[in-house]
Amino acid sequence: MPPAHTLLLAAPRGFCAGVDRAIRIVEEALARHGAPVYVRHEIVHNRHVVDGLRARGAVFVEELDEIPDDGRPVIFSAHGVAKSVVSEAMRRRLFTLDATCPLVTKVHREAERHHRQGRHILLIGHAGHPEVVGTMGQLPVGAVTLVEDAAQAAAVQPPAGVPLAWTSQTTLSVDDTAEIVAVLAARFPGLAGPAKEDICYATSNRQAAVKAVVARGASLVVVVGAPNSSNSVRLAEVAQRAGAEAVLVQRAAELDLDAAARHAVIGLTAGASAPESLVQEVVARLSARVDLAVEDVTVAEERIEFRLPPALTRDPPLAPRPLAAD
Ligand code: 2E6
Ligand code: F3S
Repeated sequence: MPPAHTLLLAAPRGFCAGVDRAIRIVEEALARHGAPVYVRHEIVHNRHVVDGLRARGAVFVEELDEIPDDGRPVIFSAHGVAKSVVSEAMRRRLFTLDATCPLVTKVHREAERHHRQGRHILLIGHAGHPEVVGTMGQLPVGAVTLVEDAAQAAAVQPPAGVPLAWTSQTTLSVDDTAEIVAVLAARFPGLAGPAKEDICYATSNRQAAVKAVVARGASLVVVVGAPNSSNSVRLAEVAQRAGAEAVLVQRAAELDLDAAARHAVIGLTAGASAPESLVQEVVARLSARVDLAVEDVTVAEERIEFRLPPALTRDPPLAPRPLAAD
């Protein structure tokens, strides 16, 4: 008899190049400089990753004022920081390493360029998310207006008579963002924007893979990821909009097996900050419960890799010093 259930494994899923680089920065800082190293904010939004690094000597804080002036490395998380955080670190002559994803830094530079060219910026993103706080914090207060959804795009009143540009958070829903941009473009002729959207390759590939899994018949999609992980939450939304049920779990133990077993075809994916080991935990727990045929659904190959900051690749290591060129 063929297996009663099919598990469709979405690909790409899990770690992206920016997350991989951010975690390697913490690991390499620990290897070169010993413990403790301080990390401002969760290096990526995954408790398992954070707990693992904490066990090796990383100390996670939310703000620089929680860090003593003891010369230890201070790492900025993958989500990026406001300019005020960099200035404060310089003022205190902290030894900083920047794990901001290069694709977030690209958005920072883009926002700065628009500002220099006299444009007011409409930033599409979610209020309070650290990436949004960091991107808004590249520019003076009042230079950026946040637009969270299509309703706000329809209502926003930017400063009159000033040219406009839009930028976005990197981890948004591709479809929602297209709708928001369409509303803005219809209201504001001449609106400038990125040549290619600011949503990163990893976010769009993972969303496309979830759609493919639902198109192949998954009526439940399990997303491994944290509730504060924007890109992971978006994957669950994409699955629901495509017509499936979706559940976000941080660990396999959270999965309701009785509910899952009611679906003949189950999809499985992971946010960009969720390790593959947690995905395999879900596969193991499901297959211990139901007779499962596992199939890959692949929509793209990802080969992108980001280099570590030079301060972590020089041999021999530089002694910690204030704001080593990172
Ligand atoms: C930095 C920028 C984008 O909540 P979000 O999806 O932004 O963050 P993580 O840590 O879950 O994913 C990686 C990431 C880092 N994405
Ligand atoms: Fe960067 Fe996108 Fe990952 S912005 S950290 S590559 S989810």
